[in-house]
Amino acid sequence: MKAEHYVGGVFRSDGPTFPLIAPADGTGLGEVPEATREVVDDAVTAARAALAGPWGRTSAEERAAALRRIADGVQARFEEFVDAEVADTGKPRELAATIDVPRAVGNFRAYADLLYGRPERAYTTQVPGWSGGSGQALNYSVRRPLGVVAVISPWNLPLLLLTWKVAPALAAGNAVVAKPSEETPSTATLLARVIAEAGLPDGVFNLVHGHGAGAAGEFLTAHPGVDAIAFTGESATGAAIMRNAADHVTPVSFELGGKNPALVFADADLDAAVEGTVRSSFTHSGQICLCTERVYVARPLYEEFVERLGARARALTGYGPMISAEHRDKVLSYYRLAREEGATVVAGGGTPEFGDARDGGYHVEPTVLTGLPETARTVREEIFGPVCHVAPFDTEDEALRLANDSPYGLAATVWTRDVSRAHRVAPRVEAGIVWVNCWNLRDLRTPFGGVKASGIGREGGEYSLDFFSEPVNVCIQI
Ligand code: NAD
Ligand code: 6OD
Repeated sequence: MKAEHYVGGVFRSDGPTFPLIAPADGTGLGEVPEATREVVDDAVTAARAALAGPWGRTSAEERAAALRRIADGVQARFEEFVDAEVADTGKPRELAATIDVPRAVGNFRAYADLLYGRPERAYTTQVPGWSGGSGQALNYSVRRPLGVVAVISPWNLPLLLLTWKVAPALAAGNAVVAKPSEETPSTATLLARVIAEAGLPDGVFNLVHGHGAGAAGEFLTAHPGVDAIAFTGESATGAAIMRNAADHVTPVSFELGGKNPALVFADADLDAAVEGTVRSSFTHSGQICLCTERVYVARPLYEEFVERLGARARALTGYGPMISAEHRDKVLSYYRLAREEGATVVAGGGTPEFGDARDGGYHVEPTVLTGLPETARTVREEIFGPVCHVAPFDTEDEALRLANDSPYGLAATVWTRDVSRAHRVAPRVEAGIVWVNCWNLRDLRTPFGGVKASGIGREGGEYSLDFFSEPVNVCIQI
């Protein structure tokens, strides 16, 4: 899949390029165009022009129909999307075929469905004219799109997280300029092809490729012609984007990093908690923002839990690589740091040897650690790899204190068979998403996002439509 920009309805790949490497085996996948400031300017200009055209006057029904055509287009090229996602990320094919691509289709369908249920006029009421006026007034509010929206997405779930923002942004009537991660440009380019085939007016969706700081990402998010920024990625990147956004007071929606805890209470179903933690720590080799990196286990279960989790981690096969050599080296540096900080390595802790082409890729072993103090950097900092640290606790209050002692607050998992405890504990965990006896069970309409350094705002269902549009109140004196 040749990566190309898509600007004002035209595919182009002019300018400098950079190589794309397959993380599964280290082989080259081709060259990616790096958007210059001029390409980004062209994309923002094309988006602005599209808003002034027919797209700016579409009805919700027309936009819903457009989203359904895009969903159908992705579905029709399902295998092509899976192939491209697997090549760019190295993730197991099963993950791309059961999560990434179906969820991307689901994102477009879900917002098409929501548009039918959503009144264009969000609020209508008649109130006494008490603010210096007299008589009655009719107030009603309409929701207006924000305008040109910049979408910046990461490499871990490239198509899923891109469409998670593009679908509601288009549903609300905006024009989009998207910049996917430089590591994963291929499914975004395929999506641009599908959107072109779906007949959206030129400039409604634009795609630029390239790097972040000092490059396409920064040109876009600092652009005065951008009316809103929806970003998913590292918290430090969010902070850098926010500094640029401040110059134009551009609104932001941020989904950022995490250091997610799991709490395993003494009354938990141990089998379910172990298997659930295998999933929550090691799915996509830990490269999902929702993955568990800190596990706190009630002392009576602690030793058996650690033994069983370690055995399951050692037995895992078929896992994918880290996204890049750089990210592999970062994860391995935390494996070394953990040892220096005094960790016991229960499982993993190094790089696997497969004896085949995968040895040219960027794999690291699923790793289980114990014995670190809560102050250890390994326990406090997001690693974003297949690794968790397991520690015991004695009381419910202590478990909550440990879970909440983090600069992050994205997701948490609670394992208990006590219904009262589940309801008592879940709202006290400082996280935007708390799962009880499950992990990553997601309904697209529910609020998604983090507290503290894990994000600003909520996405999902109506929450996304609220971010991507704003109410305008109209007051008529009667
Ligand atoms: P990243 O922050 O390095 O990059 C994300 C995107 O931002 C890329 O497209 C990149 O090119 C761009 N970018 C980088 N610097 C920029 C800058 N200064 N200005 C504008 N754009 C810039 O993140 P990543 O390594 O791609 O993804 C992993 C991170 O994302 C982890 O921290 C993970 O927790 C987080 N993440 C969070 C969620 C969530 O929903 N909360 C979901 C997925 C990933
Ligand atoms: O499942 C989703 O919709 C979603 N937004 C997942 C985010 C995962 C982060 O890496």
